[in-house]
Amino acid sequence: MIWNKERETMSRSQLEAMQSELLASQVARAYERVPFYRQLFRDRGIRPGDIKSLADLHKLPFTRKSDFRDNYPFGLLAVPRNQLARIHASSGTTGKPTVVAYTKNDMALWREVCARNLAAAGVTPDDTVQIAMGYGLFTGGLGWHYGSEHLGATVLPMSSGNTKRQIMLIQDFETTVFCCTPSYGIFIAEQAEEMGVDLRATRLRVGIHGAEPWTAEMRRELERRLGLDPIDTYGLSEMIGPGVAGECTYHCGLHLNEDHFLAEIVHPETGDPLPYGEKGELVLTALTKEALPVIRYRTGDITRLDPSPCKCGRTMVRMEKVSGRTDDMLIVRGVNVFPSQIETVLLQVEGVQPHYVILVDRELGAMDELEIWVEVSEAIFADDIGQLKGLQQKAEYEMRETLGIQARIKLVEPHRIERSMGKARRIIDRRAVYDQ
Ligand code: DLL
Repeated sequence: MIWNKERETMSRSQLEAMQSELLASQVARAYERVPFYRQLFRDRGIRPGDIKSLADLHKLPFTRKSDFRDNYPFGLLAVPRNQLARIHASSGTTGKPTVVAYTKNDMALWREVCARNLAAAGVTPDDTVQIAMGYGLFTGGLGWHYGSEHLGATVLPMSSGNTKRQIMLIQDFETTVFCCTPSYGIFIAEQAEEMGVDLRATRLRVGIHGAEPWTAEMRRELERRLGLDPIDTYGLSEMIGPGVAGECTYHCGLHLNEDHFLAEIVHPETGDPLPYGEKGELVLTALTKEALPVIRYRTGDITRLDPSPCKCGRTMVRMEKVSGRTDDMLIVRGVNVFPSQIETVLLQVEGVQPHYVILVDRELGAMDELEIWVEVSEAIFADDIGQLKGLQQKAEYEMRETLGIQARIKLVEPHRIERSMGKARRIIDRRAVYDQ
């Protein structure tokens, strides 16, 4: 079902005309109401009247996560505090969180875009949606919660964690849609298998995933073990949370809600705009948000855009599955590699489990070293040393052949690697110790 047919199937020329208008008014609003933007535009010699259409977009300066940090907590707001309906925040790895806020209208917009993504995933009012993403300051839980309610589905507000209980309720309440990060999905599958519960025999049919990078191999694993159709959804707190883009059941890219979020791809180093089809960093502008009019935000996420219409009838641009973040790219002895590429290669090696961690290290003055710890099944681990050695050599060979990187593979016993109920931490970078 297409949730908002008028918008989601509009012609590109109609859409672009609408985006042009919204861009001009959003830029003017930001200039008038947010001292940060006024200063930023003045520094570039830009006045609001200079931005008339999409063609002027490239004149605008970029914004970054550091701008949120520098204006912590409420410096980027375009409305007085008493107009806020909700505040969320995403925890960074260090220091203060990134604070985002919503007016009542922003809340309505948020549930609308989340409902669109859910409908595209095949969710209907007949579904029972178990939300196993974190409730609280993280946008995942509450975003899907209000989106599912808006769509008319029945919501089971579980939040993440309490894994055995999650599995019990999937069975007892006949959950049909399960919302969780891909890594938590794998954890659920593993727990269920250990409890002797076959989730494939339950009513589960759609998985709403996202909030972290995951590969096609991980998708197959979720499909096989949970017996559902895993759907990729993308979003970020700075824009709204979940609801920016999501796959339909054809799985050919994520439909981006372009009437609210204007998307561009730029070269990650130079910032130069790249044409449709080329891979680069996604830059987003929130065209309609009242509380937080974020303009030309460098997401750090690597993808490409395809404006051709989808088989499902939607016309909004499709974003390829995010392949990594600019700041997660590893450079190992001069070879660039994303963790997702490592995941793809690892999961193709038979006997290897989808639990791994990448350790990057550098001894003083030496080159970067990569060590990958990955779990193998109980049966393999308990088997003779020869088989383990063979498997390790095979994985190392595949890394060399496919990615051109030298990596030490360490096969570890089941449960050795920490499980995640939210966003998995896949990289442990020890190089920083030597860079200080
Ligand atoms: O993760 C919002 C969200 C919640 C999206 C639930 C989807 C589902 P943040 O915590 O601000 O917001 O993190 C945003 O997570 O810039 C990406 O790097 C990453 N990310 C989000 N979705 C995907 C995805 C939420 N489908 C950051 N694939 C983003 C890869 C993703 N990375």
